[in-house]
Amino acid sequence: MMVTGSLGATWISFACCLCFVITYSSRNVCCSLAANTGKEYTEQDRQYWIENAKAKVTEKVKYVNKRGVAKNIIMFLGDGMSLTTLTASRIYKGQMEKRSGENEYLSFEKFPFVGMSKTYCVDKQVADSACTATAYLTGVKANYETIGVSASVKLNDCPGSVAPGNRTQSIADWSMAAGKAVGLVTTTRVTHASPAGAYAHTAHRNWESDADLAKAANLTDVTQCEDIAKQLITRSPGIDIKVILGGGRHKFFLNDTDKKGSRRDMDLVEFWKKDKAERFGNDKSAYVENREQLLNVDPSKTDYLLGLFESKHMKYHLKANATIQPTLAEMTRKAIEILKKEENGFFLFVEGGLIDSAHHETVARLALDETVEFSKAVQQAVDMTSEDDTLIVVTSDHSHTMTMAGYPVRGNDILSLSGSRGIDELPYTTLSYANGPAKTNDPANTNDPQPNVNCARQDLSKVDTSQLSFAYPHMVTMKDYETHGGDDVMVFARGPWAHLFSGNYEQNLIPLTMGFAAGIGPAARVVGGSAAFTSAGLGTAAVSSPLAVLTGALLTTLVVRCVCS
Ligand SMILES: *C1O[C@H](CO)[C@@H](O)[C@H](O)[C@H]1NC(C)=O
Ligand SMILES: *[C@@H]1O[C@H](CO)[C@@H](O)[C@H](O)[C@H]1NC(C)=O
Ligand SMILES: *[C@@H]1O[C@H](CO)[C@@H](O)[C@H](O)[C@H]1NC(C)=O
Ligand SMILES: *[C@@H]1O[C@H](CO)[C@@H](O)[C@H](O)[C@H]1NC(C)=O
Ligand SMILES: [Zn+2]
Repeated sequence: MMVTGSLGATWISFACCLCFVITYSSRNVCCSLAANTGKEYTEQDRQYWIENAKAKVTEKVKYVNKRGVAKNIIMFLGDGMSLTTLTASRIYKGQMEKRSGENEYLSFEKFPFVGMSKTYCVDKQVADSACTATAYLTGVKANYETIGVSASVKLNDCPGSVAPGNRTQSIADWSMAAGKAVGLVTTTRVTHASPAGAYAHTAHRNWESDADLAKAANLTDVTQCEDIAKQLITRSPGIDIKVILGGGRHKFFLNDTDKKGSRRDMDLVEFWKKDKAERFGNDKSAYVENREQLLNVDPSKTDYLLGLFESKHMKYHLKANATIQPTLAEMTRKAIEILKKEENGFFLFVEGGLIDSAHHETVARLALDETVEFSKAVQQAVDMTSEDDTLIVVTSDHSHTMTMAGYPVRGNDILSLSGSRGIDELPYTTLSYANGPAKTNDPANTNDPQPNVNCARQDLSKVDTSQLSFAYPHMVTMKDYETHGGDDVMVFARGPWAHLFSGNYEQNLIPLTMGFAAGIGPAARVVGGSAAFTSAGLGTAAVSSPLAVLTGALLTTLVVRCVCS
């Protein structure tokens, strides 16, 4: 759009000036423009900081809390995305674009509301991704490594996990009961703990395929239990999920020479194709395995999409072949394009799952890069939806042990040495971990920054710590992996009722609050919350005719009946 005339010019200088005031670096193109038009403040001027804060206060005062009904809910989960990960990632993001980095924002850090979630599970102070998925997707805290079951079910208790009274219902169930569509997108196996929270009930997160379940048979009676992949493809709510994108093909295909699967009982991809063709016709669904196929899916013609892009987890963004593997933002885009057609709205779960994997190997650079990719996916969703009818919640399941330490100077490479030395006169990296693996999984990684047998630290002064597989130093050496951390994680929210996500609360509050905003689930009608959005317009009752309101109310009654039956 071209803006002409003096009003336009004023607007441009105002915008640039504002941009200048809130941006640190003079290397920013927009800001060098502003240099001609207004007072140039730098961080050395006291007024720089005052103006910076005034702009933020003004923005906050002007913000009007959104109420009404969330037609759509999008939940973004950065697996293992601790607060330190956010700080380091925003610096990394800025430094990739040759800026100093400290004052950058990840996309969701600009959301109007922020809260903190307590992540402990019922039997552990420090949580895993299974008990937390149960909390943030079903509203119930559970035991370590269990999914979709209450804490009455102990780890490995298969008989307990099949008792209906012990099973939890997820926000995917609540959404479907209100006529909404559901989608799942992840960079891990789609049967991994976080996405499984939306559709599975299991006494052990590792029971992803029937072969995995068979291995557990000598521990416990698993005869009544079904593996996670089979639950996703053959049981409710999984069988009705419209978009499933991620990795993990080998949990779906048979163990035969063709497809290199691990299953013994059935080909679940064949089952999915047949089920969708039988129920919806031949041309309403698509199965894809690479980026090109994904990009070629026509969202106007496709209602059901299954994409399995890797045999195991998808590859780290920095290590993947970009022509073969789609990015998290590309998967998110396709999912929203398909789900946006839904008259009653949708619930979409998007996971950046490899932040966690990278931390477990103390390969901080990959963790930061995956966080930046995650931030791009959130921006994609922001760009495609309206704050008036779509609630976006961005959070993490648990923390990790990475710290950011020392007194590095401004603009110091976040991946490098801090600039000062320990008592042993050796330098240390700004990023390090409380514990970590003896060795990384990566055979290409010849670098070992860990203490030698004499407990001396390695001299890192000549080591390129920014290389892709560099494992950052740790204090306690573990046999396998770095562990999770127990500190609280952040929650960022935008859209209807986003202000309810302020404060410090238990993690299981998150889905109930999302449900409140959308008029679905157990907390839908507390303190007179709104009914779910329906295409008949109940969500916009304020501007509807009385007849439309009546029709809407009738439809809602039907929906409620449907839920109860
Ligand atoms: C049985 O369980 C034990 C304990 O977890 C395990 O070490 C062993 O390998 C299992 N045996 C089989 C045949 O899977
Ligand atoms: C839940 O599981 C426990 C442990 O297996 C069992 O004793 C109990 O009967 C189950 N509760 C319900 C309500 O089914
Ligand atoms: C497939 O089955 C064979 C024979 O039982 C087994 O050795 C192999 O590990 C299996 N492959 C996978 C990927 O599970
Ligand atoms: C990426 O995959 C394409 C298509 O298979 C291939 O032609 C290309 O060589 C690959 N690039 C790299 C860097 O491996
Ligand atoms: Zn983990």
